[in-house]
Amino acid sequence: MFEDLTYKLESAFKKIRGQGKLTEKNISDALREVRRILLDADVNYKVAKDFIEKVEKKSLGKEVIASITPGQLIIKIIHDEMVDLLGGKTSPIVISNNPPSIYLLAGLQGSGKTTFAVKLARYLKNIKLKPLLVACDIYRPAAVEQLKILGNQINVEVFHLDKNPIEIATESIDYAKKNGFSAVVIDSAGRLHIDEEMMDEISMLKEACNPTETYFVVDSMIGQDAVNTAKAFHDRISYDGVVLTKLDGDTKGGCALSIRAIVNKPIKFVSIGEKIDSIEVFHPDRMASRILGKGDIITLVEKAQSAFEEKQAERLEEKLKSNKFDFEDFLDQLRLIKKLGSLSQTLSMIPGIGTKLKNTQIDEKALVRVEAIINSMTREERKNPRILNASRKRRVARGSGTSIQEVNRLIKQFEDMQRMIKKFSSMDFKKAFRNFNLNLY
Ligand SMILES: Nc1nc2c(ncn2[C@@H]2O[C@H](COP(=O)(O)OP(=O)(O)OP(=O)(O)O)[C@@H](O)[C@H]2O)c(=O)[nH]1
Ligand SMILES: [Mg+2]
Repeated sequence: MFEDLTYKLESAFKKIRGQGKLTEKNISDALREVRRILLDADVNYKVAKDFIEKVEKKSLGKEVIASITPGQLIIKIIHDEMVDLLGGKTSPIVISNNPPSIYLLAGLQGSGKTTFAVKLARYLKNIKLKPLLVACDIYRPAAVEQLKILGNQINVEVFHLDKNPIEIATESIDYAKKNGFSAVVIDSAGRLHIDEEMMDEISMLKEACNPTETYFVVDSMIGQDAVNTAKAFHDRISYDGVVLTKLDGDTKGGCALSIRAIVNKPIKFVSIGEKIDSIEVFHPDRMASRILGKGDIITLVEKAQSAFEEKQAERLEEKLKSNKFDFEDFLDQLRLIKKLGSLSQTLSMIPGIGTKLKNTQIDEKALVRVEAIINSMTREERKNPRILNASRKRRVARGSGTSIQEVNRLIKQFEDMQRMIKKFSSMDFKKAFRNFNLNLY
C-alpha cells in the first residue's frame, strides 16, 4: 500500500532529519519537496497546497524542545496534519436504534460495490448483527448471481426480485423487518461514467429506503478522477461516508489523501483485497503512519513531548558536562527509561548523543536488576559510590536479591561510564554503551 509514496517521503525526511536548526529556508526547501511528492502521487493540487501551507505555518511557530531534532519535529507536524487531512478521528459505522440499520452503496462500475457489500455484511455479522444482502443491480446479467455466490460463502441471505430497484429495496426492508434481520446492505448498479439515469436511480433509491448510512464506494487506483466522481455523487446524493477499495493494488495514494478534504465526508472503511475478509475500519492516524512510514519517530516525539521535560534534559546535560553524574541521576534516568520504553531512546533524546547511538541494543531486562541494586543503596552511597566497602556491598546485594559480583560489576561499569562522560564531546557513545551492555550481566 502506497509503497512508492512512502519511499519518496522517506528519502525527503532523511534530508530534513539531520537539520540542526529550523529556519525558514530549510523548512521551505523540505516542504517544497514534500509538495512535489504529493503531487506526483496524484494528490489534488489544492489539497496539497493547503496541506503544505498548514505544515509550514505550524513549523515556523514551533519551539523545538531540547530532546528532539527539528527534523523530527517537522515529521511529527506533517504526520499530525496528515491525520487531520484524513479526517482526524475514526468515524465508526452508524447503527440504528431502530433496526434494521440500512446501508446503501453507490459508486461507478467496477469500483468494488458488490465485493464490499459482502465484506460489510461479514463485518456486521462479526459485530453480532444479522445482515440481509439486497441485489439492486438488475442490469448486469450476472450481478445477482455474483452476490448470491458471495453471500453464500458467508452464510448471509441474498434478497432479490424480478422488479425495479426501488421496489426491490423497499420490499427488502419489509422482508428484513418481518424476518428479524437487524441490518440491510443494498448493492446498487454502477455505470461506466456518471450519467443522469444512474444518478436519478441512486437518489430515488436513497429517498425510498431512507438509509442509516449511504456510502460512496471508490476505486483508489483511479487517481485524480476519483475526486471528480466523489464530488459528482456527493452533489446528488450527499452520502455519509466513503469506502476506498483496492488499496492492496498499485495505488499512488492521491485519492486516499484528497477525498476527505474535497467532499468533507469521512472515510469509513478500506477494502484491501479480493478476499472477503480484507476489509478494515479506516483509522486516520494509523493510515498516516502507514503512509509516512514513520511510526517510530512519531511515537518518540510524542513520548518526548509528554514525558521528557526540557528542564530535565538540560539538567542532565549539565551534569554530564560538569561530570557530576551520580547513581542518583542514573536512577532518575532508569525511571525515565521505564516511562519512555528504552535506554537507547532516552539517551538518543539527549542532544549530541542521539546520532551517535543509532542501532545500539540495550538489554532492558538487565536494567531491572540494575535498578534493584541502586534502590538498595543509601542516598549517600548513590552520591558517592566510593564509600561502598565490602560490608555495604553485601548489604546492597542482599537487599536487591543479586550477588556481590553483580554489585561490583555495576559499580565498575558505572565508573567506566563516568570516565567516558568526562570525554563527553569527543567520545563514541555508541561504542561505550555497547560495552556497558555486554558487560553488565
Ligand atoms: N485487488 C482488489 N480487488 C478488488 C477489491 N474490491 C473489489 N475488487 C475486484 O474488483 C472487481 C470489481 O468488483 P465488484 O465488487 O464487482 O465491483 P462493482 O462496483 O460491484 O461493479 P459493478 O457491479 O459492475 O458496478 C472484481 O474483480 C473484484 O474482485 C479490492 O479491495 N482489492
Ligand atoms: Mg456490482
